Amino acid sequence: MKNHNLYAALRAAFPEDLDAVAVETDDGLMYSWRDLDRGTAMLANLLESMGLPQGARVAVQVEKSVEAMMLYLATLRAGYVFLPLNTAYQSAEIEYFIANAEPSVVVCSRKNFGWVSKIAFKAGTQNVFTLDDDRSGSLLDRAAHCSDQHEVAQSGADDLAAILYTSGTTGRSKGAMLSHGNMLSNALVLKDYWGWKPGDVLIHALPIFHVHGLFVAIHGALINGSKMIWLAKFDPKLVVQKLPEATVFMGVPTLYVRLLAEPGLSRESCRNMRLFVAGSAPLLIETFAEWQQRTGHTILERYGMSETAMLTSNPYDGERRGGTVGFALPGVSLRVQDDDGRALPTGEIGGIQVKGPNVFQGYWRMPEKTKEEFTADGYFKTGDVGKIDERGYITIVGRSKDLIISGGYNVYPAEIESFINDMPGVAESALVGVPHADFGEVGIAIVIAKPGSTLDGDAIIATLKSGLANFKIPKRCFVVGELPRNTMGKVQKNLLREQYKQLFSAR
Ligand code: MCA
Ligand code: AMP
Repeated sequence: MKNHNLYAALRAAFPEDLDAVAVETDDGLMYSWRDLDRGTAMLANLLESMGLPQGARVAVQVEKSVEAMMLYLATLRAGYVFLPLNTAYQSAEIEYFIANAEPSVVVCSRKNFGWVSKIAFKAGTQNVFTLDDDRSGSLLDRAAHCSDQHEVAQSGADDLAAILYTSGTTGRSKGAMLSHGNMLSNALVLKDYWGWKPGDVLIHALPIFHVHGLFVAIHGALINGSKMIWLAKFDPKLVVQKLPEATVFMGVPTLYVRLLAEPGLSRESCRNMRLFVAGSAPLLIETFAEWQQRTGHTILERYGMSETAMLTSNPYDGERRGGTVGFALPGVSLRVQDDDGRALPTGEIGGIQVKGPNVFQGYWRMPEKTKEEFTADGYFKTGDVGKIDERGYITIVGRSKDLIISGGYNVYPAEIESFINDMPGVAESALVGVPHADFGEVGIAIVIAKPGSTLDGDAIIATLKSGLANFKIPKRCFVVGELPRNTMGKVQKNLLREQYKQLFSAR
């Protein structure tokens, strides 16, 4: 029987020389391909030794490290389901994910062990480990006693490999279930489409709890047997310093904006580079043009989602058009429809729908929600609004979902509004996204007080900070007398966006 386990495919692409460097870290450590193979074997053996049920979830909230990546690979290797969690999430957020996913294993940093383990034990998790970014913690202590030989688990193409939580426009976060087949098909398509070749070296500067850093970047390098230059955190100076040793870089638009502010970024520093990929949020045409002028390279913009991995990409060889996300990837069917389900002609704007081997298996334990997000003929409704031009280039012009993308992270207004609305003295609130020179877009809150109450915007922000991940905190909070409404009484967020659009726009 063919094994569809994603790790098996990645492992098969390791170079013959297992002693060659696979990962070089910013603190000078070198990991060989053999180290990755042995490390993931030991961790996979540790997971298997726990007698976990089939499909067990391994939830992980740790700082970025090569060992954290190995834990991801080991989870695949052992046939369990990886559940990455943003390090910015605070206790109420973590409590929801753990209660919802019921992981069999939870791995957290040592400093968070007290509260995370409490939440995990309450949810019935029996195995809680620690892992820090200095290669310490109980996970590695335990794995050190395990064998470094391990036979990759047998997985079907539809078997789950990962669950990624993405917030909902209404209600709580949904866990997008991705299978081995979803991710492997996408990795193979991108290897070909982006022209990965022997000798490529990737600068990995993204966090590893979302699709971009965890899947697109890591799978891209591994399935090509390519070395990664591993940065624990995005540091523009360090990236510029490392560029001459690399050929491929991937980033959200904010990373490109910050790199452009580095005087050392030049044609000379990019002399060995082959490809700059951007995605996760719209890349401004100004950034695209400035990058071209400064470095001589044309950024390749692509578009994806947690539910689907990568959907479209500008071409590697053909014209990369700024402001567009290129063509549907091979194997992906993409169409634009109006609200009544009619296919729209070239150039007309409507909802983007997709189908393909990369499209997820549904939302974890939410069959009704899953059903709502698919059309009768099996297309997934992305919630993005766009158009296709006569040459087939796709442009995203907006979103039908109420979502703010800030520095590549998603912020769902409904979640923040409900948090604010629960505060004493608040009658109502609206969170809207406004342009921001660094993060592309940021959230600001507009709040009205209950009659007789006095509110302070800064105090509201301070309260939010105590309960929500930092990137979700509105950058400003205005207390006003009333919110603009349409005749149906619905808050007109477009008017608020217009009113506050200049707040941070100076670049
Ligand atoms: C940090 N801050 C932010 C953000 N990041 N505010 C708004 N949006 C953000 N993204 C704020 C913090 O709250 C804090 O505020 C202050 O900035 C400093 O925090 P720090 O963590 O030190 O910031 P940083 O290290 O400068 O981080 C900025 C960053 C980071 C490097 C751009 O946000 C980042 O790594 N973004 C990439 C996200 C990503 O990988 N997305 C891919 C999703 P205060 O001081 O007030 O507390 S995958 C995806 O979308 C799909 C599938 C796809 O297509 O790829
Ligand atoms: P996530 O929920 O984190 O998977 O975010 C997916 C969303 O990011 C998509 O539905 C788009 O709205 C947005 N996105 C990803 N790539 C791009 C891009 N290149 N341009 C515009 N939006 C993008």
